[in-house]
Amino acid sequence: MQAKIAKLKAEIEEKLKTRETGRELYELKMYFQSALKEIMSGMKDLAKEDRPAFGKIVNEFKQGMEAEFERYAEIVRKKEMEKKYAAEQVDVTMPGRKYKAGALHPITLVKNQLIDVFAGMGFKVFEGPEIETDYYNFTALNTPEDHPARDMQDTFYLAEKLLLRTQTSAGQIRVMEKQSPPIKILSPGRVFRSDDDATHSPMFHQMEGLVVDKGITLCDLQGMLAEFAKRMFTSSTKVRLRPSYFPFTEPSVEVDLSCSECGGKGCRLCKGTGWIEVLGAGMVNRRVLENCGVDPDVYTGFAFGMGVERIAMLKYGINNIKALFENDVRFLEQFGN
Ligand code: 2U9
Repeated sequence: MQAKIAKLKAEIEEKLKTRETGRELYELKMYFQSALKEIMSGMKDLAKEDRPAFGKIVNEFKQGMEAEFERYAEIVRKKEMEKKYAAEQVDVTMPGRKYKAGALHPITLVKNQLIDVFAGMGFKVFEGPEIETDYYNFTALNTPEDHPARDMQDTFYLAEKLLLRTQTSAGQIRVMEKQSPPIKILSPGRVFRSDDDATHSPMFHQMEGLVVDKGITLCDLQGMLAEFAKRMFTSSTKVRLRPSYFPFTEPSVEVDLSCSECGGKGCRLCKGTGWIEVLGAGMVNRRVLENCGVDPDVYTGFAFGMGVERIAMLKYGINNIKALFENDVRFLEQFGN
C-alpha cells in the first residue's frame, strides 16, 4: 500500500511540473482524488490494528499533495498570465499606419474662394433649383421663343416646359419676384448645357451675381469687378470691358482680365493679346426687372456671370476641362489642401 502511495506521489509530482493551464491542473487533481479514493478503499482489507497507522500515512499524503496542488495553482496562474501578456504585447515604438487625408476638389476650392471674395463685398448666397421651368430659365430673363439657347440641341429638356437650368440666374428671378430691392445676391451652382469639347462640359458650375437698388450704374459694376480681379487673382490684375450682347442685360459687356501669366505683355495663354476673357456682365435689362415686378424707372441693377471651371483652369493652368471631372487622383493630389 505504501508502495502504491509512493508511486502515485511520484507520478503526480512529475505531472504537476508540466501543467500549463488551470484546466490541466484541475484534471490532474480529479485524477489524484480518484486514485486516493481507491487507495483508501483498500483500508477495509487491512487488519484492524494496522488501520490507524495506514490512515495517518494516507492523511499526511493527502494534505501534502493538496498543499502541492495549491502551490502549483499559483505557478500555473503565473504561466497563464505570462502567455496572455506575450500574446497581447504592443510595441509602442512601432510607427503608426499613415492615412491619406482627403482634400477639396479644385472646383470646390475655387467656388469657396469666389464665395469668400463676394461675401466680403456683402453678397448673400442663394441657391435655386437645378430643375427649372422654361419661364424662369428663359422667358423671365427676356430670352425670346426663337432664341438658339432654347433649342433642344442646346438645352436638356425633361418635359415640354421643364428643363435642367442652363444658368443660375433662373433662381435669381425667384428672389427678385419675392423680395423687393435692395438685392445683393450670389448664386453658385451646377448648370447644364448640351456642349462637350476641351473647354466645355455638359455640366459645369456657375457663379452669378445680382445687385438691384436705386441709383446702381455701370460704374458700380466696373468698380466691383476691379476689386474682384485683385482679390481673386493678383493685386495688379486689371479689368477691361468690351461691348457684348445678352438678352437679360442692356448694355452687356464681356469682361477681360489682364493676363496673369505674362502680366499683360502677351503670351501663349492670352494668345498675344495681354487679356483673357473671364466673365460676362451688364446692367439688368429693364424688361427683366418688369417681369419680376420691380419698377425699372425707380430701380436699376447690374448682374454678372462666370464659369467656375474656367476660373479654375485659368488659376491653375489646366488646359482641358475633362481633367476636372475624371477624378484621377494623380491630378487631384496636386491640389492637396
Ligand atoms: C438676372 C439678370 C441677369 C447674369 C449674367 C452673364 C452676363 C454671362 C456667362 C459667363 C460664362 C455664363 O457660365 S457662362 O457660360 N454669363 O455672360 N451672366 S450677365 O445676368 C443676370 C442674372 C440675373 C436676374
